[in-house]
This record gives sequence, structure tokens and C-alpha cells, in this order.
Amino acid sequence: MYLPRIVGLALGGVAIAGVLVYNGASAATWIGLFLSTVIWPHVALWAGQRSRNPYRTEMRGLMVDSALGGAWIALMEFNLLPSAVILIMLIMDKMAVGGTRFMSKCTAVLIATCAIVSAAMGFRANPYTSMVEIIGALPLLMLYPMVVGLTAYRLARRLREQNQLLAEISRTDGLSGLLNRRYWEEVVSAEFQRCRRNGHRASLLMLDIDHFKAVNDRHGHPAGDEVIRNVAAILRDSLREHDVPGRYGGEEFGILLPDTPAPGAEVIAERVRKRIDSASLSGKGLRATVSIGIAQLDPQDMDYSVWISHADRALYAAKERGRNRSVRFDTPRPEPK
Ligand code: GH3
Ligand code: MG
Ligand code: MG
Repeated sequence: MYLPRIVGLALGGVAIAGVLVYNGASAATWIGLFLSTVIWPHVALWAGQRSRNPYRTEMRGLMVDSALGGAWIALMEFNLLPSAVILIMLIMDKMAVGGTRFMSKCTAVLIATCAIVSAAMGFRANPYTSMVEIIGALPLLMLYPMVVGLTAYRLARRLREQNQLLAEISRTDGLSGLLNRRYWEEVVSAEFQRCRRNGHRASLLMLDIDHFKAVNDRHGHPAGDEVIRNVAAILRDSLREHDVPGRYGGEEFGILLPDTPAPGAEVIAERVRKRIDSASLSGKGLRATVSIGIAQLDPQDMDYSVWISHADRALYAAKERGRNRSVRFDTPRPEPK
């Protein structure tokens, strides 16, 4: 609230000064004006930065703004235009920040302060507004709504950016940086529908790290995590731009290969497998192999989960046949290597 407050109070100060000049106010009143419009915003910033609950401190600061506004309306002896402008600006920004409830609370504080100060002054009222006072109130009337509008826009934009970030985080698996299972399956489902509509061919790979439990048991979970991260990095590096890898489960990955019939998928699977086989997968030089199941989309499949289960069955077959290999669904013999 620092910028809108510093601008709003400065402009409010100008509006009030217009009246004080006209009324020939005392030195004490001028000092009061200086304190409440020039010094107070800095005090509010300082208090907010030191606070353990900056939000609550800021809300209290906004209430102080209203109290000060009420006091100044009484001190201006209800000079009509500046009083009305200050009142409506203080209502508007409270509404923008905290809705009708917060606005009502602050306005009640404003009215109470105004009543107390006015009573102390013997309820003096002098509502006539001169030309000088009209001119003094104009900057507040014209500029402050722009500042509040800009602040609201900036907040809305930040909210949108944070929502986008949140959406991205909710799609991503934290360890590997690949899509998480839920979103990867959504992409597979969408591709499944697309291929059914237009007759395109696509394939899935299911990849599982071999004897991964042993890696964890021998080298510890952090080393296992590093292996998972490095396998994910190799996947990202060795796939084409429109291929979609995801982390399906613990040490199991799914890879969607759009516009790729089974023979092409086998080439890609072998490329990935060999790269992982020959790579060092941790700082300590850990090695690991993977088994890969391959399934081309079958137009007979009822839904995408059948397609995934075919790739899974092929993966199971690759494990059965000795691991560190890729196997195509429905192939009678292990793939020649
Ligand atoms: P196989 O060759 O048959 O796949 O043997 P495996 O040992 O890889 O298979 P298994 O499914 O028995 O073990 C998988 C292990 O992966 C067990 C689990 O502790 C480990 N694991 C799963 N998720 C993570 C993870 O996020 N980090 C680490 N470090 N380990 C994980
Ligand atoms: Mg495994
Ligand atoms: Mg597994």
C-alpha cells in the first residue's frame, strides 16, 4: 500500500492545505497536516516491514488513514467539496482492499473520529467551498482513482501469474521435473482421442529402471533419487520435441510418441535404453539399465488405459526376458538387440 498511500495522502494534504490557507490555520494545525500526510506513510511502511503479521498491520494502517481523514474533515469544518472528496476516496480504496465489510468498519472509525474532533472544536461547520479550495481538491479527485486502479490492476496481474505458476507446479513431478502421472495420462488420453478421430498412429513406451531397489539398498535413497533425476534428464535429451515423457510412478516412466508407429517407437526405445545403459547416473558413477515396453495404439482399444496396459504388459515381458531390453507388445520373441 506504500505507493497509493504516499500519493493519496500527499494529494489529500494538498486538498486540506487549500482549506487551511483560506481559514488562516494555526501553526499547530499545519504541523498536524505535515505529520499526517507526509510523515505517517513512512511510519506505516516501517511498521509493516517490522511486523510479524504485515497483512494485519497494513489493515490497521488503512484504518488509521480513515481516522485521520475523519479528523481532517472536522478540522476543515466540513468544507463541502474537499470533505466529500476525501470521504469518497477513503471509502473507495477500502472497498478495493477489503470489500464492503472492511470499508464499513473503516468508515465507522472515520465518522467516530470526525465526531470526536468536531465536538472538541464545538461542532463548527462552514461548508461553503471557495474556488481556491475547489482547485486544491481537484488533484486528489482526478489522480487518486488512477493510482487505486493501477494498484488493483497490478495485484490482479500478479495473481494471474501466480495462478499460472501454481498450475505448472501441479502438472510437474517435483523430483524429475517431468509431467506427473495425472497430467501425463491426460495428455495420453487427448492423444488417444485425436488418433481415433483422424486415424493417426501413435505409440507409448513404459520404462522401468532395473533392480532399482538394490540401488537404494546399497547406496541410499538420495543416490536413488539422483539416478531418477538423471534418467529423466536423458529422456528429455533424447526425445523429439513433441514426444511427452512423464513420471508414471516411483522409478517408472511413460513416454508418449505421437505420429510414431511401432517400428519407429522401437528405434526410439533402443536409443533411450542404450543411452541410459552407457551413462553415469550419479556423482558416484552409478550405472543402471532400464527395461522398456512398447505399444502402438490399436484402434480396437476401448480407451487410453487399455493402451497403457499393453505397454505395461510389454514392459513386464522385457523384465521376464532378462531386463535391459525393449519389447513390443504382442511380439512373440524378444527383440533382437
Ligand atoms: P525390477 O528390475 O523388477 O524393476 O526391480 P526393482 O528393484 O526396480 O523393482 P521394485 O518395484 O521392487 O522396486 C522399486 C523401488 O523403487 C522400490 C522403491 O523403494 C524405489 N523407489 C520408488 N520411488 C522412489 C523415489 O522417488 N526415490 C527413490 N530413491 N526410490 C524410489
Ligand atoms: Mg524397477
Ligand atoms: Mg517399478
